[in-house]
Amino acid sequence: MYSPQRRDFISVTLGSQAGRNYDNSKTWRRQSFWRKWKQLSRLQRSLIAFMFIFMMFCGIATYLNLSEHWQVVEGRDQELKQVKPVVVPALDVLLSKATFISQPPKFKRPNLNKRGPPFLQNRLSKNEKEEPKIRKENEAEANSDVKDKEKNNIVSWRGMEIAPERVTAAPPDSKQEEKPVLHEKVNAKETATVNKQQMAVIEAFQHAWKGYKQYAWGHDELKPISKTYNEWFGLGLTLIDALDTMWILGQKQEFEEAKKWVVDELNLSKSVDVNLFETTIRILGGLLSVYNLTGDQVFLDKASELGDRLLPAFNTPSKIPYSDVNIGLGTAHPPRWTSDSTVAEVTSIQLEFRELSRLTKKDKYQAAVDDVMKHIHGLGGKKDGLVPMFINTNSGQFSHLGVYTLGARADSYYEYLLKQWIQGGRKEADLLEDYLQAIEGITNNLIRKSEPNKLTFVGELAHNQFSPKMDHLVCFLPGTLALGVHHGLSANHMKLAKELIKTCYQMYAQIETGLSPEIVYFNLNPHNANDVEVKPADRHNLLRPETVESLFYMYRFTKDKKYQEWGWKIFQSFNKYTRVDSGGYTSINNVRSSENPEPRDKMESFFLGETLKYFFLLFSDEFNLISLDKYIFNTEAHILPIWTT
Ligand code: DMJ
Repeated sequence: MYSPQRRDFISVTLGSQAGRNYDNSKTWRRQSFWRKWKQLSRLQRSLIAFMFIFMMFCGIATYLNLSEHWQVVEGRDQELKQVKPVVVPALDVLLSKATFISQPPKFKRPNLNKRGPPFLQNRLSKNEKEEPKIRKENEAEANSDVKDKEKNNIVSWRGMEIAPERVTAAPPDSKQEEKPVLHEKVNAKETATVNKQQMAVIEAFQHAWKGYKQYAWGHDELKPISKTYNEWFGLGLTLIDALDTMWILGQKQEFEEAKKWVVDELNLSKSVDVNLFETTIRILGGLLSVYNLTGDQVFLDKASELGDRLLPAFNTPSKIPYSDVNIGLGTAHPPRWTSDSTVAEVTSIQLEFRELSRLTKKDKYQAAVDDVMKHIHGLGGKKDGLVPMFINTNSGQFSHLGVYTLGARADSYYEYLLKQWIQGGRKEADLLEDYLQAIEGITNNLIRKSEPNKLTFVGELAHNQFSPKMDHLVCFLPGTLALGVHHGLSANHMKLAKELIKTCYQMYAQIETGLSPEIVYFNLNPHNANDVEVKPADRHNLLRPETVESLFYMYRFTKDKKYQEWGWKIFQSFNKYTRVDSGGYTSINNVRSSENPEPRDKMESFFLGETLKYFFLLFSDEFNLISLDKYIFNTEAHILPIWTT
C-alpha cells in the first residue's frame, strides 16, 4: 500500500570519469566527443554526416526564403501604416429590402473597346521584348472589330462569331423582377411539390443537422464519429454555409435558430487568420445568398462588415491578394513558405465582391476584384487560355510555369470567367473571350479518351508531358459548359459536357462503394481491362459536390431523366457508406472497400452548402425553383442574382 511517509531518493554523481574530474573544459569535451565518434560504426558516421549536410542545406534554403518574406513584410508594414482602420458601413447607405434585387454599383468595368483579342501567352518567353508592339497592333485591329460587333451585340473572338442568343428559356426581364419567396414553394410540409427523392434529401439534411446541432453548434465543422467539432476559422462555417440550403429545403425552424446565432454570436471582429477565398465563397457568399433569398437586412449588414474586413488582403505590391487575412487586426499575409497565391483562389472571389458592391452601392469591393481579373487577362505564361496554378503577390507574375490542370488550384478560375460574364448581363466581352479561349485550350491540350471504354476525360499537362490524372474537382466542368450553352455559347460545348458527365458518373459507378475517389488515373493502354485506376493515396471521398452539381445542370437543360437516376444512385451510396448513426455524415478514406470505407470523422461544410442542395434541386421538376435565367450559383453553391440593369 502506498505510504505517504515513505520517501525515495535518487543519487546523481557528477564526479570523476575515467580518472578525470568533470570541469566542463573544452579539452575534455573535445576528447570525449572524438572518442565517441571513433566508437561509432561507419554506417552511423555516414548517417550523421549526411544529416548534418542536409540540415545545413535546409538552413540555407530557409534563410533565402525568409529573407524574401522579410522584404515583403517590410513593404507591407509600410503600406499598412497607410491603411485606414476597418469601418463597418453605416446602415443608412445600405439598400432597403424593397430594392434588393436591382441597383447596379456605380463602378463600371473599363471600356471594352480598349481591349484586344487574347494574347497568345505561351509564346511569351522568347519574344517578350516584342510583346508591346504585337499587342498594340492587335489592339488597334481588335478595337474597330469589337466596336462593330458590339453594336449588334455580337462578340468576336479569333475569327469566331458568337451571337449570344437564348437556346432555352427567356432572359431575365428587369420589369418582371420579383422578390423570391422560395420557402413557401418548397416547404416539404406545406406543399405537394416535393417528391420522394427530395423528401429523402430533406431527411438526410435533418440527419446531418442533428449531428451538427448536438456536437458542433456554432463551430466550423462536425466530427461526427468522435462527436465533437473542428475549428478552422471559428466563424460557424457549417452553419452559415447551410443557411440557404435550409431555406430552400423549407427547414424554417432550423433556419430561425441559425439566424439567431448569426445575429447574436457571429463575431467578425475577432483576431483570427482566415483564408480569403474560403471565407469569401462560404461565408460572404452564404450571407449574400440568404440576403437575396429572404431580403433580411441582418445578412447584408454582416456581409458588408465581412467585405470590409477582407479588403486588406488586396494591399500587396501587385494588388493580387494574399491568401490569408486577419479579419480582426486588418492585416494580411501570404502562407509562411511562399509569397505566391493560388490562381483559383484569387480569381474565384469576384462574384461575391461584385455583388456586394451592387447591393451596398460601394465600388471598392468590385474595384479590388476587377483589378485582379484585368491583370490576369493580360498576363504572360498562359497556354491557349490555360493558366498556371500560382501567382506571385509581389511581382504579379504567374509562378511555377508550365503546369496546367482543371483540378485543384485552377478549377474555379474557368468557372468564374463564365459566371461573371453571366452575372454582369453578358456584356463583359473580355471575360467571355478568356472563357472561350480556355475551353478551346482544354479541348486541344487536355482532353483524351480512355481505354477500353472510350470515356472522355480531362487530364493534366506538366511541361508538355500529358498525364491522365483527373481530380474529382474537375467534374464541375460539364455543368459549367452546359450553363454556357444555355446562355448562348456553342453547341459543341454541350456535346463535350455530355461526354464528361458520363465519365464523372463512371468515377462513382466503377468503384466498390459507388463513391468517387478524390483523384483517378485513366487508362490509355488498349490492352488493360479497366478504364479507371486509383492510387492508394487518392482513395478518399470528402463528400464533394462537383458531380452532383453537374448532374443538376445537365438535368435542367436536357430534361433527360438518366441524370436524376445517376444522382439517385450516388445519393444512396452516400447514405450507405458515409452516414453516421448518431447524426451527421463523414468523409471516408477508402472508397474501394465496401467492407471498411474507413471513416475520417469529418463532415465538410460544403456537404450541407452544396452537395445536399444540388441533390435537392436535381430531383426537382420545378424548373423555376432557382431559375438559371435569374440566378447563378457561386462555387460554393450560394445563390446570387443575374444583374438585370
Ligand atoms: C468547395 O469549397 C467549392 O466547391 C470549391 O470550389 C472547391 N472545393 C469545395 C468542394 O469540393
